[in-house]
Amino acid sequence: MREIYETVSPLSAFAEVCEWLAFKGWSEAEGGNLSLRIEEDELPEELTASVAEEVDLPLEVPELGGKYLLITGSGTRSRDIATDAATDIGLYRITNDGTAYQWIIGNNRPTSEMPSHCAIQCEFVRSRPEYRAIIHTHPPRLISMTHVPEFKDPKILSDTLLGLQSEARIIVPEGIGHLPFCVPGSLELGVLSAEEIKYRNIILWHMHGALAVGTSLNHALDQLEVVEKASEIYWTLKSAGIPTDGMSEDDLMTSMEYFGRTDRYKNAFKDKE
Ligand code: 2HA
Ligand code: ZN
Repeated sequence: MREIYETVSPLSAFAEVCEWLAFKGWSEAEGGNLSLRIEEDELPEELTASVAEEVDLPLEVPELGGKYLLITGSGTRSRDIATDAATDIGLYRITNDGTAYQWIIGNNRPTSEMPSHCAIQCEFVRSRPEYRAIIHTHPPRLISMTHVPEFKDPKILSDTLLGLQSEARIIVPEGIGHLPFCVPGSLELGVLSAEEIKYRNIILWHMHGALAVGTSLNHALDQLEVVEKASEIYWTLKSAGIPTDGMSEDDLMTSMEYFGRTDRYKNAFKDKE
């Protein structure tokens, strides 16, 4: 069975992305976790059924009933997943009623952030099913942004960061969300994240880390790279004592129009009004 599991193609994306997360120093030690939702017909038949006991989920996720999740194991390291994803990533089936999960193969202790992964994956099935991937990691410059009181306002945070480089707002037109501090792994963190992810692809968790979503793990990583780059520019200028207003509104709007992002940019924080 292990040999069959190793052929499941998304595992190579986990390995590739985790190698980068470790290499970048974002997922230190056991920090960070990933998930990818897959359908039954994307799995080898031998891996579609589970004989393991049902484990109750901390929240009900009816939309995920009968779906499968590949998810990081608790206490696993990104740098280990890079070389042996089949050991540290587990495959689970959500029960048909969406109240429990059953382990199938690979790692059998899901990440402590399972509530967030399940709540967000459930929201995806509900409102944007092409989204399947979630990355939570600890990028240092983005975490530093959450220490600045004015950046608790996601609009100020987004307008400041995404105006520092000409492509950032094109890639992340809906802006960056910010959640108040929640205990890592808590149900509260999961529920708030699922609500915020209705409107945005990237959220900062106060003094903890970042969470990005995408149609693939690489799509989620792309967006993390863009916003961490913007925050690197922010802290570089700040350390050098160079004040900046970032791009002018005119330049930003011209770019938004050119790339067809105007409405997404203008409506970015309508949900907060
Ligand atoms: O998986 O990063 O937030 C370890 C964590 C918890
Ligand atoms: Zn974390």
